[in-house]
Amino acid sequence: SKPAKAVKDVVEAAAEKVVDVLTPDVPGAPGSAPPSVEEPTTPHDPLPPKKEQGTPETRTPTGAETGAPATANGQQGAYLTTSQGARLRDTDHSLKAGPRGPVLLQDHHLREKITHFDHERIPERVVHARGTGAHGVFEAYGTAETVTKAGFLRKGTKTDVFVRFSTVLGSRGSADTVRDTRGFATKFYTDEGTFDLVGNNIPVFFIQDAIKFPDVIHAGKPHPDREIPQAQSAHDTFWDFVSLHTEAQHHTMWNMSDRGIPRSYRTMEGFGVHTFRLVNEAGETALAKFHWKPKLGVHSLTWEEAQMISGMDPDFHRRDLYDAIEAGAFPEWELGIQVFPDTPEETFEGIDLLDPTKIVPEELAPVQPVGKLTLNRTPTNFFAEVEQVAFHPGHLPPGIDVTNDPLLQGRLFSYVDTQLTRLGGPNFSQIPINRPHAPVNDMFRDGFHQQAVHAGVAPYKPNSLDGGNPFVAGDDEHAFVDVPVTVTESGKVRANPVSFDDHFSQARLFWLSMSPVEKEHIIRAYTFELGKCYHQAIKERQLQCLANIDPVLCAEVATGLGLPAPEPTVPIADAAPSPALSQLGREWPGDGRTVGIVIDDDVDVADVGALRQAVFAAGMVPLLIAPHGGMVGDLPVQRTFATGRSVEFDVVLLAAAPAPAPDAVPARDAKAGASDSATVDPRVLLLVEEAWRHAKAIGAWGAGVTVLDGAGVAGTPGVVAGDSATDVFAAVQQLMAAHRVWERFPATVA
Ligand code: HDD
Repeated sequence: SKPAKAVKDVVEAAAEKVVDVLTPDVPGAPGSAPPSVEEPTTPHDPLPPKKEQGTPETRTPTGAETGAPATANGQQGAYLTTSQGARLRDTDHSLKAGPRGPVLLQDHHLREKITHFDHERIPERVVHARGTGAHGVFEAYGTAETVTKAGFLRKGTKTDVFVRFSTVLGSRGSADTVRDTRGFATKFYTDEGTFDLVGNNIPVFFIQDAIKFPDVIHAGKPHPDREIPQAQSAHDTFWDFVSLHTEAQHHTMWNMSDRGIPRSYRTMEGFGVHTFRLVNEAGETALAKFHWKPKLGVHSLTWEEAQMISGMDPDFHRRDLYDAIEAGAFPEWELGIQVFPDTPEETFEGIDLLDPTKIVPEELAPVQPVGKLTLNRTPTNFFAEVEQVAFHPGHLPPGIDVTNDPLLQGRLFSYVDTQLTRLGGPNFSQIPINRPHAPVNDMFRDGFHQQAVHAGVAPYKPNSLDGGNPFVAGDDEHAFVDVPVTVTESGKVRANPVSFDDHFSQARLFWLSMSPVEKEHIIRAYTFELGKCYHQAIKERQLQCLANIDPVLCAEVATGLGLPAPEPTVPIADAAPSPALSQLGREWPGDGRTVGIVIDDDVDVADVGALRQAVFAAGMVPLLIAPHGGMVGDLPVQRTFATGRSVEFDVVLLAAAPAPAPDAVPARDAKAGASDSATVDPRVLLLVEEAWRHAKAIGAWGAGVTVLDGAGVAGTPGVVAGDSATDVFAAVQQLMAAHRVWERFPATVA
């Protein structure tokens, strides 16, 4: 019968293969001649550094030059060696007692290789495990000189920096575009010692006292029994905690807003959160909050986009940052400060400056630019730089001091403590990425992973044997001075100031500052997150918090959850909006935006080629999407209908109306009433529909116009149909300046 014959064929074919392997003239078979492609035996130089990658740090932990050649890197010499530098002739086979014999314990190369591998992982950060980083430079405008003596803020001073961006809750391998706070930690390698500005993209925090940090993080992390959900706040324990610990409500509101799902690290603000104390040359003090303002503006994803990207490209933000830097579109931020008089009350316009759940609206205290950050170099080695970088809010240069903010005070303990475990001992500041660029002479000795060979016999003070070295600095020698702030006379208490009891007024301020479409997003985010909770009591308790913030917000979310909206239990605060908090209403440069261009084999190749050049010239990245890979004429195809998805593009342009391919999976039913839908590849229609739903600009010319009809979007806001690629791109660029076609989003609240 037929099947029996098929089996016989298979067996015979397999038998032939077996014979093949044993036939000596087959390359690689036992007894055959050696393979003709030989291992290269001529040594090559080690891999050169990547484009624009500077030489690694060649200073010792004490700041002295090591004498290492400027080209020194982790791989030296052309030959493979053991970790002791002995050249190896084989790293592919264990040493065995004969080709079929057991492996010998004496194989020291095997044991060294496997042992090192077994210990390659270090504990991930307990928070902010998922992140990425880049090198750059900070240049000071000099505008802060009157309020701080910090040398790196002196006019024209350029300081090397390393920035690490992160999400808070997820593990090291979690997706980038989850709804979460983002870390924005900057290491300034100043001449006067390293300054770490360890901030977030949200200017307030969940808690007022560091002693609550383990509580809020335990609540946000996955449930201890099943360890789900990963990198999400949409679960019971998170909402259980924040609805009970109501000081978290302001930060939570920011998370539920579009700030929780940034479009890119390049389009995020950063905040030092706490109030710091600045000291100038004359010893005068002022209080200040730090802000990072992105040149490209503050932009976000839509929630559906963020969810789709988590599956399609979990490394979206990491890729975006590296692609931009490697393409020469260096991201920039201005550092700004809000400055307040250092009064005994430590308040400004009634706002307690020591309460990290409060902002000072920019309308009350403008953010004054003090310098510019440019990120211009991606890491050479992710582990060595991004994983091993260790930040600490207590790494402060002269001219910047801490305040009594109880959250900051606790952080001053936590960051060193965590590095001891994470980086394996007390010498983590000797790891290249953590080495200060100022001379270090700390009298610290020994310990795990000591890299330095300290000379001298007297690592103590006072001493006479090392000539009294090292010496303490006077005020004139750029010493760090602890400001002698008067400490309370009220005695020891475990208590907060009364002003810390206001938990709702600024959440309301934020809500009232949003445009209708941003409010709509907030309503949907709360409805989604609480809709993922199982416990009715938790949903009800969070609705009560929303009722105390704003009755409209509460009513909308309650409707979505199918629950009654409670009455407020506290008087609704009389808050004035801060327009600066809204992301809408301005125009921004489109640098580094991605332009998806749909083509097929019938397009005018010269026309599309010219469009590509125009997109490059506008500082954006064109990606050609075609029915097949390879080339269309002389145009390189970067995405096919199988590999591309709308969420990769900030804008979609249609130069063609590709017909359905035989292998196309129907993504949708033909839309009722939409003409031509059956003649266009359904994946192109899906691309256009998604781009439209995510309020992205869409443009079409020539045959591409047909797609607009097929997708049923022709003539709607932000959809441009024109005669030529040039005209359409010009019109689309105008639309992109506002980031999205906002009028496409329904807005039910004013
Ligand atoms: Fe923290 C990491 C930001 C409160 C304890 N934090 C960490 C990172 C950022 C922040 C950006 C990642 C640093 C990196 O990329 O390596 N943390 C903040 C901000 C806070 C804050 C803006 C409030 C204003 N943190 C906070 C508190 C505590 C910690 C109150 C503990 C009491 N944070 C840590 C930590 C981490 C950390 C456990 C984990 C890894 C690390 O420090 O190096 O020590």
